[in-house]
Amino acid sequence: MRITASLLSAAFLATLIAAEPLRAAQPSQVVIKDFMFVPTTLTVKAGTTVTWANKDEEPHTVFSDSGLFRSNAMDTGEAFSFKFDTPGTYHFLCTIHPRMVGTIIVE
Ligand SMILES: [Cu+2]
Repeated sequence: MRITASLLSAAFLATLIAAEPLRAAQPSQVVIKDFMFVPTTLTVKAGTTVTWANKDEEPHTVFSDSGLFRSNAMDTGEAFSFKFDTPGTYHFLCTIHPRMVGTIIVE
């Protein structure tokens, strides 16, 4: 009886773990503040839409160095989104302040 209960718990846990990728596919956000992308490196699952939100007092852009995505200049409170369908490592920068760099890792 106790063994059966343990097996049921294990099955229940496996179901919870299997549901995890669905939750990870929710949109993820990079905040732009104090001339930085936060987090600097964001890891997401393939299929995730990443949103960059400018919470700074200056305009910023998001520009993929591979040319995959690019935003217009975003003023305070504006945002830009891109959906990452293919696993890989994607570097980006702000073209107005090129020392502002960040990375999206898609698994
Ligand atoms: Cu900038």
